[in-house]
Amino acid sequence: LRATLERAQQGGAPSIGQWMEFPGYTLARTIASLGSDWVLVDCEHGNIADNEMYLAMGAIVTGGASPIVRIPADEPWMMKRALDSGAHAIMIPMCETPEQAAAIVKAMKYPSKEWPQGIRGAGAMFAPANFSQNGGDYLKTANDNILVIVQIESRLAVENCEKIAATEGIDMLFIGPNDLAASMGYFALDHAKIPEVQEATKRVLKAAKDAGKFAGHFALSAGIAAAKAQQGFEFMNCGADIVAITAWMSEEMANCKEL
Ligand code: 3PY
Repeated sequence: LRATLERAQQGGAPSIGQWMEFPGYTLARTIASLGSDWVLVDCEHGNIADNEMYLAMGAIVTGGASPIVRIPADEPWMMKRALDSGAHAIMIPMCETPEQAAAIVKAMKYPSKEWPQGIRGAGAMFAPANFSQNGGDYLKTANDNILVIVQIESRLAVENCEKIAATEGIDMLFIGPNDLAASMGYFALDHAKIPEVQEATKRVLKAAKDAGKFAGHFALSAGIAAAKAQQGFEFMNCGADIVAITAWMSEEMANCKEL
């Protein structure tokens, strides 16, 4: 995962992923085999319980992509479960202050010489199997290998984005444009048309770049992902299972009306 982000940071192709809202081992493996760099298992808004998250992690690695979990909320025990399931990165919704960002990093790291503040517990039974090269060394390499992605998706988060980006251990600022628009008092789905949201987006992107961190943006099509890559974002999804199924089946249903 990190290699695809560094590739993007150096001007190469962006790191592209898919978003999963449905549970299922075979679904996860199928989506992962379609060629994206990563697949995100959305435990915040998807219908994906703890056991399904565990199954999806292995399925995504088997399908050839990096597994990422978006946890439901900023809770250390949720980070622990997602980390132990073998995720290569964790996305944490609604990070709003540098203090919160520092607490997130603390929960994500094993205690070590470099991370004395880490509080992650050492019992990762299944995660090592998801890291082919470093499986045997998981306890030693996890702190460096696993990415900490925080979502910037509120007015307060934008006000603090430079300090959040500068927090040691935060790897990426990821914009959730729907929640960001909503927190500014607009209808969430109008985010692309709202100048205030677009200004905030530029500020967050600059904050990430100035701090040497990665920047990501939610996208539901290759076209939106390409536009965000053009702006300088390195990490976008280009679809989501529920969106793809709904769009394709609705279109075919409409075609059937003509039969
Ligand atoms: C948002 O757009 O607010 C997101 O968090 C993407 O799911």
